[in-house]
Amino acid sequence: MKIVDKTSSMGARGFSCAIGAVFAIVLGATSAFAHSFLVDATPSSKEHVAGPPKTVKLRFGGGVEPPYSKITIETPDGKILGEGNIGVPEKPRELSVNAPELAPGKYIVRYRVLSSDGHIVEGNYEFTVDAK
Ligand SMILES: [Cu+2]
Repeated sequence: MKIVDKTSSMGARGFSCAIGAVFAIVLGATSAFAHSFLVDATPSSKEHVAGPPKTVKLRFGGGVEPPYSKITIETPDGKILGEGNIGVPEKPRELSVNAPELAPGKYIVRYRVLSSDGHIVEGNYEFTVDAK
């Protein structure tokens, strides 16, 4: 009998999702974006913003489930400064987190979301708050 814990079963689902994406691309299907990959963010990846953002907003290629999703704002050495999963029903592809007052410097946005097709999508990027 094979016992899988929650983490590895999610990993397996993520893997089958990736395989599905490959087949979708090979077949020329338009469903490759069914999994909710990150398509846009504010601030965006590598962006330098003049002042600290009040929120970090992410937009995905498909719907996401806020109760099972999380965004964190972290320092480069991994200290979590903000955490949240604010979703609005009218915009099922968007998720945001309120930012604390961020001093000038580099920050990491890390996300792990449950997409509406049941797959977990995760990733991270960085942005910089410039000194005045
Ligand atoms: Cu998927």
